[in-house]
Amino acid sequence: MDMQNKRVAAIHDLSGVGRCSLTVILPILSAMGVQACPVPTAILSTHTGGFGEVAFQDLTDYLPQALAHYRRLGLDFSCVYSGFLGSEAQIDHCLAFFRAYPDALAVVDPVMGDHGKPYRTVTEGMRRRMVELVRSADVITPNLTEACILLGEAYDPMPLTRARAKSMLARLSEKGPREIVVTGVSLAEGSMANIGYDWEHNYYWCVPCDYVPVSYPGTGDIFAAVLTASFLIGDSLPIAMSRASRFVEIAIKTTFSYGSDTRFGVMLESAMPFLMQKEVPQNFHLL
Ligand code: PXL
Repeated sequence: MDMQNKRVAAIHDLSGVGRCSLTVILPILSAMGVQACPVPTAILSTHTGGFGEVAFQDLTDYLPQALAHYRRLGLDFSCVYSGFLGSEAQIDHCLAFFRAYPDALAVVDPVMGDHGKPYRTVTEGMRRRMVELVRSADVITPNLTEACILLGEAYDPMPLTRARAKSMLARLSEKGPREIVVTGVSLAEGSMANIGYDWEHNYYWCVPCDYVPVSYPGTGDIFAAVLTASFLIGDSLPIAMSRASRFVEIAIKTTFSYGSDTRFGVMLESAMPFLMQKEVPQNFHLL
């Protein structure tokens, strides 16, 4: 499949307000030159983080119908990429997408929680199915909370030692994926980094990030979307991690500087020009 036709099946929800999931993923993939094919799992008036009772339309039954149509068409995807999933049934349908396209890059953002706590929707059954989904993935992008949930271990807010950070990455890779990125990891008091493991070359990577004392919805989706597109345009793991980290950092710092209402997410529109430049970001080092 040539570059013109690099297609990503993006299996995520569509939240109308709050800059997360498909509303941020689609423009990022397009700006980076890959074709985004949304496979919406649900439609929500806003995300679920602070706007009160949302209007919600579940699209679980749509997922196998979309897959069946794509198979009838003989359509190929270069990548299948999943994010926030609302039920075990939706995880099953994602597994069917991954099985249908065994040669596609399988990216799983195992969205399950943040700040040490699982989201309300995450049951033990969901956790087990998410581990199964992770087994089919080539690349996973958990935050530290999600990495702990996947590994079945307690979340500890204290800084991680390098040895423990490496051990977490290695144990996540034993579940199947060959490239692991864990976001939002503190390796020393007051600092933040995104860390990664390239199983094939046995390299551990670290990308330090500026710490900003505020969090916005959708930044995990933005990180994973930039990382995914970077892989598809040929970036190595540390370059893809650097590109995604830098973009999220620009978006967060811009938004923070305006003191905007955090519920509306980051000012993606102001940060977009960064994605179109050809510079190869290099702020990575071995972990
Ligand atoms: O990844 C953020 C996200 C995605 N989808 C929905 C959400 C959120 C965060 O709150 O509510 C529906």
